[in-house]
Amino acid sequence: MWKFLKEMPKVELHAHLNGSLNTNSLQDLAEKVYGNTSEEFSHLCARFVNFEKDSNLDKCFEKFAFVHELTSTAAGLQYATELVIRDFANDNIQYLELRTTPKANKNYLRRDYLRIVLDTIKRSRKKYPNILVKLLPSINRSEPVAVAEETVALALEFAKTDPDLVVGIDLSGIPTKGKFTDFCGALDLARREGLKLVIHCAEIDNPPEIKEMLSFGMSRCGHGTYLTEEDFAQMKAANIPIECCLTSNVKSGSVSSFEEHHLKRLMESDAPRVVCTDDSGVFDTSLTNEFLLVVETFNVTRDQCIDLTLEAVKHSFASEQERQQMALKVEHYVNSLQ
Ligand code: 6MZ
Repeated sequence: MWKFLKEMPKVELHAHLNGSLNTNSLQDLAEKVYGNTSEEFSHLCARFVNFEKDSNLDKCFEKFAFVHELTSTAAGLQYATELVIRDFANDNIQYLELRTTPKANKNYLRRDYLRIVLDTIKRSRKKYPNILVKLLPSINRSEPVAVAEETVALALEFAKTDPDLVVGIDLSGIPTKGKFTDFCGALDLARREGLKLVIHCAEIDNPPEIKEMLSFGMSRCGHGTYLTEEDFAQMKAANIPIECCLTSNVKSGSVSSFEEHHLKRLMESDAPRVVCTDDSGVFDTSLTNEFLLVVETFNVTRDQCIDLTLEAVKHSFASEQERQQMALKVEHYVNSLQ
């Protein structure tokens, strides 16, 4: 089953750039860009992927600081982006929607940040021709609304020159921080100008906010952990898929076990869903591994894995032609097995 899942031309729709650096890549980055080969750094990497049993979302958000430090220079960010693309390509991801929060520090401005990531994606096309990468700039809900507005303005600016690359806006960050309605103006502008919206929704149990988010609408829903059966029905009627990230949800304590994961109820009610990694580095996973978990936990068959992949193709923000090509790759893969 592992070989079948590994070789399947998969589609990753929910991956945060800085969360997707695994420990090997972090060590590679530390060594190549900062000349750091210390044992102390290896220990930090081991601690980075170690989750206590009683872990929670707050503890998991603390982990991002470790990676953000390594990507706080132009060279670090550039190499990190390349490593993440390489690692997804090595996991046979044929299509990747990468999201990341543009940051500003003494080394770069938010515009530079996006430029570096976009240029690296473009340059990587030659080196990794089997993976098609799109970008969704993220709004971090912990940051002021003015930053969200700047992020949307930059996304729209870059989408003008690279419409096939910058395809949407993500709303993420610590779910207890910020007020969703404060960001609606920026999100609405992005949507009116043609960008798709992916919103981290119901990652914690906050019924008033969940209601606001569902009535605002989105193209895809990140996590959806605390959605009710009624909400699922609403998502199904609107054809909005839930991006299911099993390891992330269990390790961050928002779901108590794989068996309890809402993917089960989504499959039972035939509501749209896609399987994703979220932060494959932080949570020490891969899309192959997430599929294996789905197979082992819910007795999902090979055919159902193929269907889940085709569902992800359908809900991707790729062009019609790109989606056809992706589906064809899946079809070729299926035929190659017979
Ligand atoms: C909400 C998350 C997240 O943007 O620096 N992020 N936001 N829920 C999650 N579930 C665990 N995982 C990651 O990637 C890291 C950032 O993505 C968001 C957080 O804002 C985190 O700092 P970038 O590339």
